[in-house]
Amino acid sequence: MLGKFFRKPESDQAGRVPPGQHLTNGFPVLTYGSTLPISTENWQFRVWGKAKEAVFSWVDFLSLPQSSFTADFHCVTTWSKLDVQWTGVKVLDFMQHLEVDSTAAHVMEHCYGDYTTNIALEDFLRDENFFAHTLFGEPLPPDHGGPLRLVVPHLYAWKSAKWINGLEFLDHEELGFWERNGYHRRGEPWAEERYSSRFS
Ligand SMILES: Nc1nc2c(c(=O)[nH]1)N[C@H]1C(S)=C(S)[C@@H](COP(=O)(O)O)O[C@H]1N2
Ligand SMILES: [Mo]
Repeated sequence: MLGKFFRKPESDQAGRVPPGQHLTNGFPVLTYGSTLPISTENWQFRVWGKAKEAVFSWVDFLSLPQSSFTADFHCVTTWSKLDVQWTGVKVLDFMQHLEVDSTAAHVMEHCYGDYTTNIALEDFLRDENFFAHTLFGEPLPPDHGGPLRLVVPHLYAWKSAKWINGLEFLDHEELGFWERNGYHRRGEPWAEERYSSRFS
């Protein structure tokens, strides 16, 4: 059975698959709860906390510099997908439009549907992170987080918030939805930071 859905890493790919992960050909949908239809018309993205408050519309987001990205995707439930192709806005390009306090050290990602996930500012400000609205050349499907999701390639994919609609900058660490329910606070796949030691 397993062989039908998972491939053994090929040699050129083996070094890119973190320990305990299997490659998948498809792109599974992993959502806690259900997908809400979100129109771009009334879509809003808010910034608050230890940063100057700001609100961005869909048009604002599309007027930011657009880039293409190829990134590997690692879900803590043990599937990985290599070379996912996305289009969107680099986090660092977006950050040019924010005024973040010098006391900010953590970020809470907020979403339509109330999912949250926390990330250290240092992990959030990595050059390879991006907001995506396009997947393999097509508008990002609602199931995969359309109209907009975050992608943080160097951490497990629960940090890649779908339907993201806000960033709350914090001077201390708070835990997001899965992190309060047993997932690791950081979630680095090469170190297999899957679950919190508080729960094991
Ligand atoms: N808003 C929201 N974002 C989310 C999730 C979720 O349940 N809600 N699931 C996370 C998890 S556990 C994973 S593995 C990825 C899955 O993304 P995909 O459904 O596009 O494969 O989204 C992450 N982002
Ligand atoms: Mo996941």
